[in-house]
Amino acid sequence: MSLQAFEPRDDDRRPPASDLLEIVQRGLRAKLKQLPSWLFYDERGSQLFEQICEQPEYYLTRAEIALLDVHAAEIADVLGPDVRLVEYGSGNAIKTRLLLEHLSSPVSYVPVEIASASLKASVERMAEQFPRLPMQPLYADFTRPLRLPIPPRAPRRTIVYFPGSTIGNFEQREAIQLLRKMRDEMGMAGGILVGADLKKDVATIEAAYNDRAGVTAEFTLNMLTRINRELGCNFNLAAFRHRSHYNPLAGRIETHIISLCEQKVRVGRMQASFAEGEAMLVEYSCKYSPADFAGMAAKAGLEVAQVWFDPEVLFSVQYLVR
Ligand code: AVI
Repeated sequence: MSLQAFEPRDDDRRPPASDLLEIVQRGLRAKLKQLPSWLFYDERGSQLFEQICEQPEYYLTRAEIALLDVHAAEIADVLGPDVRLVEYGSGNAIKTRLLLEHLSSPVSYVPVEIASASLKASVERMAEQFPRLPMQPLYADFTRPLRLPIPPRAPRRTIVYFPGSTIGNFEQREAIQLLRKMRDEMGMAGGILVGADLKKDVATIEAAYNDRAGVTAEFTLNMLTRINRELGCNFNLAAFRHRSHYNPLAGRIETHIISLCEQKVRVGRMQASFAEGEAMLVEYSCKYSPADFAGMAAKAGLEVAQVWFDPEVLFSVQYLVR
């Protein structure tokens, strides 16, 4: 494998500033203001997300790792030998390693990532840990149809691996579309291994998105810092606050940025007006019961072949097939 495949570029392949301006203006013009959650992940946002994963209240990452600690060997058995592993997002060092360690004669590892620096770092890390495993990094947006690289030998099956509950950041309709796209990419004999956070008592879920150290709040508001920097806007961070609450009917955390006063913000040529207390939606984090997830998978033409839980039954890893 050669690392020449990706030249160092900006960390993020962001949309051009003009598109970004249009996206932000459209979101702020709407009756219920809304900005897309991918805006969180500039360099600082990605660092803050890593810190979130270490907060005592944010159980998701620890639970998924605990699950893999206990079940990775069994999962690998179910996936079988000669698998091509296509991971959506840059490999999370621990989770991907736990899985790869147990796979029998994997054909190749294909991390799919739009941030070139993360992709490069993840491939370097994996190549060090698995020197004999062919790496086929794909610099792409996994929400779009992918052209997978030709594998070095014929895999028995292609597994799309999507750990970390990121599926929960998509609205149900988009999540179904994404699962359908994975289904196309995995082919007839393939499967999808996806992490999904479970429904549980509201206090536990809400605490995970309102950590006491305030890291999640900083992560949320960092979106405004990014917009200020990239679009020359004048959001005053002290005049907004983070709010995450669980909507039990929809089964999801809804994160908003709340305006603390009546104010106007310059966004290109537009002035966005905020009323005191006005909420701007910035993220959903959906939580599923096993039945919810199976129902969603069925809408994408998939069946849950097996599901694993961590010892505290906080988190699940679902194996989906046609
Ligand atoms: C990336 N994603 C799974 C995280 C989540 O739990 O929804 C993002 C996050 N937002 C706030 N905290 C963590």
